Amino acid sequence: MFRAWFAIPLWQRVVGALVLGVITGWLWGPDAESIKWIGDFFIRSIKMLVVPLIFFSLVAGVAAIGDLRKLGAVGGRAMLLFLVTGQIAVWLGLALGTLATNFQLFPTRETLGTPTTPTPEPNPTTAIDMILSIVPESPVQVMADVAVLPLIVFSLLIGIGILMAGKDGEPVQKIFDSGSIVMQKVTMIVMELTPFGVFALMAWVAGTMGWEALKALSWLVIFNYVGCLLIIGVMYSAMIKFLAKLPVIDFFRGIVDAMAVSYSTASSNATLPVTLRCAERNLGISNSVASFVISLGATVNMNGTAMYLGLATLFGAQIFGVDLSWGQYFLISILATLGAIGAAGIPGAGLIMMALVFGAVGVPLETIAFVAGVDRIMDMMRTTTNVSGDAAVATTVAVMTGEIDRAEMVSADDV
Ligand code: DAS
Repeated sequence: MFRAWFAIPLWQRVVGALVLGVITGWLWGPDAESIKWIGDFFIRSIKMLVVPLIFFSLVAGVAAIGDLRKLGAVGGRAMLLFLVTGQIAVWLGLALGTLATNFQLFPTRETLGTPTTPTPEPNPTTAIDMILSIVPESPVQVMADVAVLPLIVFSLLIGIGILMAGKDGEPVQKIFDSGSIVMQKVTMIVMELTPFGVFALMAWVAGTMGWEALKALSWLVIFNYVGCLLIIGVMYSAMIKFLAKLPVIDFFRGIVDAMAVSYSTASSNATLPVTLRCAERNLGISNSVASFVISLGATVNMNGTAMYLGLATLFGAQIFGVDLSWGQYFLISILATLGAIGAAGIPGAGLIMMALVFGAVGVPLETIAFVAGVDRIMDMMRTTTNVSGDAAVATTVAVMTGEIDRAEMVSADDV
């Protein structure tokens, strides 16, 4: 029985739990609230990961950028493309979220009957207060309070300190690299709770908030897919066509295996060997550029996740009645980019990183419980977008630095 359970791919267990949860909630009605504690157990497990996962993976991600300098032209170009595509992705997510809100596709707090927004601590009154509030007086206290902004500042400073320390920083970098890997394994243990959490949360949502809530979640999934398909179909195609000056169709033919594996595993890390093989064998990219850019990209280049963090933040703001200013939109764009850099290439990373963005702009973390039921379906598409982006940047950088053998490239007329 136990073996049979784990023989089923996690995503199939999660989708099954989602359907069963909706049916149970629909049949059970508001009393389904009585099993919400199972979902809360799952969400608490996720919140437990936020601080250590952000701390270790953000420091490791920033410190890994240090290797970029060793690869000069390749590293500099890759990082520039990572950052530019990441910003475009998160603003696309914010644009889609604004569109959905304006067209009332994301319901208001009134229509959903979501509890009134727990009053967030009064935001710092002036810009100076804001600047002071992001400097952690006590890093340990910041971690205890899960104050994500000062935690990010502290993590970035540690990462930069490692870069500046050069050889002397390497022992510390190794600690954070292995700490990041350990936290990824812990996250995968927690992710095994997903089917149970999804079942209970979807039963609660369907039973207590009914069709309006399910319709809202369906729109969130649709907008997640639209955003990802725009990134893949427009942004990456333009990069390949105008920057790499290669046939777009040949590029996608070359990475179709990696796209399929990333969709089914919802993990950039698990897909890495396939992405590397596609890059070298199907696209003709040199081993040094492919292995460096794609491995780094699997950790710091997550455009699907960045787009989603922007979109989901506006979704949470709408259903909990939180008004966001343009200044907060800008803050979201920065945090979503950092969240994408800090997110590990494992299932559910984006779900965990939502806490990072929400916490900083006053969107209740209860939004995570609300969307957790459908997160896996969205994660599969986000991961496909992330992996396609790693391959697109590696291809573009390889062309720019003459590290690609076009004769090797799979062409459309190849059998
Ligand atoms: N599953 C993550 C990845 O592997 C993406 C995410 O969670 O958003 O890229």
